[in-house]
Amino acid sequence: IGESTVWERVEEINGLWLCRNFLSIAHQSDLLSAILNEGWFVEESINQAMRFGNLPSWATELSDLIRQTVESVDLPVLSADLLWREPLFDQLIVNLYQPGEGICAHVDLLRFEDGIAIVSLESPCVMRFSPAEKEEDEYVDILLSPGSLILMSGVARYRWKHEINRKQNGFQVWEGEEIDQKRRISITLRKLC
Ligand code: AKG
Repeated sequence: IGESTVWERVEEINGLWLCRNFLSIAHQSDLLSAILNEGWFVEESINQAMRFGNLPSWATELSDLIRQTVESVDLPVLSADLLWREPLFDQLIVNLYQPGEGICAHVDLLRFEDGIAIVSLESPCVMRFSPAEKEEDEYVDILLSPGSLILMSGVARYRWKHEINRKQNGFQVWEGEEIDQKRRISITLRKLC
């Protein structure tokens, strides 16, 4: 983190921010070890862990880092709401996706406040955003590379669904190239209302 952190505003979707280089390679591997050390995923059938309230120290450090980066770039709207919130996040979901696994289109439950962060580790994937209230075939695809962070707020959080379509034997394509699907781990940080 620091001066080299680059934030991109996703122009089509108000309140969607992407930071591709949020975590260094070294930090990604430390974080991955910390997550695997929790022992949540020793059984193959378990692919999601949820924590409320006091989060593990690696998650608190991650959320401090998110606060710092938001602060350092002064992201409009987001910073006003997020910077002063205490704690910034009190709910954590870690999802582990095997190749061929994804997540259906959804808007996060309203019991979570605005301002949701997702950090990606391991395999890159395409996350598709589509308007929650329209039937039209409108969508925006975002590449979530390892070490990236997205922040969703306002319209992006409440009015757009997000999904990851990694079907078995299917493929995901980014800029004309098929993505080689491997295991992916994501960390979603939210705050209960
Ligand atoms: C959720 O758990 O609600 C998600 O949307 C996770 C998204 C991701 O894995 O990147």
